[in-house]
Amino acid sequence: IPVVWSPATRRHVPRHEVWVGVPTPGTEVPERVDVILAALDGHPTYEATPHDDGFLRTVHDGELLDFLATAAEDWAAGPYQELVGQDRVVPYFFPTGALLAGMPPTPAAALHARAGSYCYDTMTLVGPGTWEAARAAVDVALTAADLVLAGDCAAYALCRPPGHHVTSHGYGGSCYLNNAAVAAEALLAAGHEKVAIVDVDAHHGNGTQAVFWERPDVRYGSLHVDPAAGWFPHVFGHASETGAGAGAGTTRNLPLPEGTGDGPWVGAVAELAEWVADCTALVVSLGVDAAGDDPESPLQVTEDGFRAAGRVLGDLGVPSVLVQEGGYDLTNLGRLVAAYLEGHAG
Ligand code: SP5
Ligand code: ZN
Repeated sequence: IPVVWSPATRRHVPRHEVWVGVPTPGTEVPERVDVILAALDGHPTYEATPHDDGFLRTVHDGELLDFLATAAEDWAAGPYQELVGQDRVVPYFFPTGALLAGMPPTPAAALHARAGSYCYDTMTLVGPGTWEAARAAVDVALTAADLVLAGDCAAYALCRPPGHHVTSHGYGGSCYLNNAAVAAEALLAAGHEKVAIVDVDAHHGNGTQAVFWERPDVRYGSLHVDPAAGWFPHVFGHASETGAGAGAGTTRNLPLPEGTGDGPWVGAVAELAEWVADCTALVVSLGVDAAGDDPESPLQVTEDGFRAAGRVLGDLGVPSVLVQEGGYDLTNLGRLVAAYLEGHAG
């Protein structure tokens, strides 16, 4: 399976994330790229080629893109470095429905107040290099889609930062641009009529679900740790969420209990595979944070589980773009991805 990556994806350095008010070390670190690349050294490797914003703008609102593209620069030009002693854009003010109370707001003038209109948590900070890395990750996904459209059975996109928590208007969950959604749009535009996205990341991909919520042409299926047990993204990922309007029935969620383990986890992957069996192209949101030693989830999946998941989805026999999402255990991350690819290749 060809591997696509970009050195620019290393440029986003989260440094820290603010969790319940406390700065904790960032987990979505540039070293993730290096350990994955090292573990995949037997695969043919390609650097991403630049792509225009077409599919990116199909998925995301222009306002969000403009904010992300300029926020770090604007922050550096403002008083913030002196004021708060750091170069990361940290939202603190969130104009949610509770504040708006039905009134039409005027966009905030201050950058520190504007961030919360796009960012929905305090963990996903924007700094120097964040935009460049996120935009490069989109090129990685689109280059992998190109390979698949040119005839490869599957291609792996080493995207970083990840993307499945980003909606058309808002970012969060260590994600800035929705790489998997952009890849799905590229497959559709190339003539695939039934595109499916299967999301095996340990967290529900609320962003991808939102992007395709009312869409009849893209199915979104996810298995993840049950948000009802207290896990991110907290308010989405329940089995009751199945799409709406023309997309009614095109979303499927399989929330799983803490400590699920290989058997039931691979069983859930198989259930989603069966659900999308008539698709003509597949995007896999390939997070490996369901792994046992991962600091961000309790699902207790092993390397063999990821290999089996790869086999199940590879057996669908449709062109597949495999997009990296989460996975934070630097010691095992590489071999988990390698095991999935081995299974998918069959
Ligand atoms: C793409 C992806 O896997 N995003 C996961 C985002 C989940 N983050 C939730 C954080 C919950 C608190 N974690 C505490 C660790 C602090 N470093
Ligand atoms: Zn995750």
